[in-house]
Amino acid sequence: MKRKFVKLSLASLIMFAIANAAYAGDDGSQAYSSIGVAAAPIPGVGEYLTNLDNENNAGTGVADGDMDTYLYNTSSNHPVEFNINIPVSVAGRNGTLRMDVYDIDAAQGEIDKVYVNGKYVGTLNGRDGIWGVNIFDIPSGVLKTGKNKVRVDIDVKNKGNWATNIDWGMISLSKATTVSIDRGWVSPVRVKRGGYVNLFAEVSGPDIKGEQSSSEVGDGAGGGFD
Ligand SMILES: [Ca+2]
Ligand SMILES: [Ca+2]
Ligand SMILES: [Ca+2]
Ligand SMILES: [Ca+2]
Repeated sequence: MKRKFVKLSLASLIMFAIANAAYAGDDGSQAYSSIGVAAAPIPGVGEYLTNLDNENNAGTGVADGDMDTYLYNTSSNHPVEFNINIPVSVAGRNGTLRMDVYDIDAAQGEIDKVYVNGKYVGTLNGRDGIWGVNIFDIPSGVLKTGKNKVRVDIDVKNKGNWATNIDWGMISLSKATTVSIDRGWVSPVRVKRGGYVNLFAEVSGPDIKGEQSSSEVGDGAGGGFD
């Protein structure tokens, strides 16, 4: 009798352990939530938005449907990549990347790495089942005139357990505030004590005059979150 009692207890313990083992991953049940999604911002001066996928894994400039969808590392169109077009000179400019992202189970072990033109800028942060806007610094020397490729590698640690959804991305160029004086001169050269001269300076630096904002906006085919 005693032996039988021990067997039952072990079986009960095993069943209890199975019932209470939290599934370490996203099971797909959160895939369609659009509650709390942030509308894509209207780009201001020096801001460039992509709200519609425009790049694929092969880099041929064709959308592969990895934005506005709940994506796992194991999806054939993983990683997420899209281009943000900057039609002005960005020589020496740094900036920030903002993205609206969904269901980042950071506390549970989801690690999603973000790259701009191949340069690692950080990991996504967020919480289970909610949308949030992430902001990353982009150092100078990374941004290019024309296409800037943003890539998100989802669930790099477990590769298949965790999923997320990227709605839009926007790059904001830093404000160009610094110029340097290349040469200067005064006129007139001779002046009586107590008089005034004009000081002229030739400066160089980023030209923010005429800088335009641009955006690629639209509703993704198949009805994504916008
Ligand atoms: Ca892709
Ligand atoms: Ca893509
Ligand atoms: Ca989740
Ligand atoms: Ca997730």
